[in-house]
Amino acid sequence: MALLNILCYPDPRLHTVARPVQTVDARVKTLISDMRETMYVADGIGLAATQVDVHERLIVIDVSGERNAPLVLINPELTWASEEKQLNDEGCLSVPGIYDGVERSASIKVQAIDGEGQLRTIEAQGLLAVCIQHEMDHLLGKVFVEYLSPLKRNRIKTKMLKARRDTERA
Ligand code: K1U
Ligand code: ZN
Repeated sequence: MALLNILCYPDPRLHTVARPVQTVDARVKTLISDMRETMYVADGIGLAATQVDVHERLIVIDVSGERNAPLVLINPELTWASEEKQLNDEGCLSVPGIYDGVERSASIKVQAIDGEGQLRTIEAQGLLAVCIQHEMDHLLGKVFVEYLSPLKRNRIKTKMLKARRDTERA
């Protein structure tokens, strides 16, 4: 297994729209293992392939406290989303250190292929629903800061660029 490099906002590659996975073959299974390990090491509850510069519709998630219930969503499609919305604080491994409120559907249904190639329907509420919607946005090239005001987003962009410059200088 290998740890993958996570792209940091405002890297333009984060705005790439992912294409569907064609077959769940050995390459995709290795990518799933590497993404899962990368998510656990980074202390995340989700990771989209876009974030590791692979532009295919693949997500790994684990919202369990024990970190032992990984979910794999390949070619996920939202089949239903509640009109009821919920405001939750979100973070992102591609925007380290930034947390802010985003309003999303409180409950959703998603169809996706799992890591064994089986089609599954997932009904989600709470943190799982938030995380799935956040990760599916990544596959469309959307980062959660795009829900914030232009003022906040520009401040975040400036902070991230400064952090990158400081790291490069060190
Ligand atoms: O997409 C990602 O970068 C992963 C992201 C997922 C996410 C967290 C919170 C709300 C929506 C989506 C993270 O895991 S950020 C990591 C984090 O700080 C966190 C971990 C557990 C709960 C809440 C935040
Ligand atoms: Zn994210």
